[in-house]
Amino acid sequence: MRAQERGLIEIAAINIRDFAPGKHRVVDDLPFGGGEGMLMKAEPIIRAIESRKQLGKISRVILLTPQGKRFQQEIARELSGWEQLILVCGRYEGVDERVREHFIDEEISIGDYVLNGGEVAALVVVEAASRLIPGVLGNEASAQNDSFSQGLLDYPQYTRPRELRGIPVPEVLLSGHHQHIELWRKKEALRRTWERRPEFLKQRELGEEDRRILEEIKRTDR
Ligand code: 4HQ
Repeated sequence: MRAQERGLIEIAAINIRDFAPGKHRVVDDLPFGGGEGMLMKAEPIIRAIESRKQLGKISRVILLTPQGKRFQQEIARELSGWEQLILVCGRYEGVDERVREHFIDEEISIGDYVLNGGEVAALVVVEAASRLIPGVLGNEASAQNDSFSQGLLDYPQYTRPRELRGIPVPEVLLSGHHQHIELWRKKEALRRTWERRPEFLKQRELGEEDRRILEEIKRTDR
């Protein structure tokens, strides 16, 4: 059964327009001082945030914006511990600065590119954080084995057939030698991380064995 049906998470989409007054329920306005485009008006956003806070849950209010802190697995882990996340998604050129200053706890960016609205960014946060809540993942081991949980990229993986259009699966994986397999996987994970994301290896303090394997990789690869 899905996480929402099991009561592990609850996701509600709040329409800011429902908190805007008047027949036209206007949520945008011109920027003071002039300039391009429109901004989100403050009051409807504040009322929408307050409507969720009234539910009495311990809440973290997050604005999705390119100016925010870059979203990473570590942030997903932190956020997964809150009872309620209130993810504020702007449209247009952004939100009135007073909302950010006085009603937002934390600003997050999912990456250095420009979206039309924060909704897709909010979905990224929801998906990354909710799968870390105990019971949400089908296989509890999976979150532990994820890339990043160890600070390394994933090792290469294969399934049947043993030979695909003449391309074989690495022999060691068919050998049944669990120690050899574990060592091979560790080495391939370290190799990929070193080749593709060397900055991960600087952040993570490597164990005795990892350092030995890494030196071997550096010596033998090119
Ligand atoms: N936005 N990470 C919302 C983003 C963005 C990002 C652009 C946020 C438009 C109105 N959000 N404004 N990158 O590009 O989170």
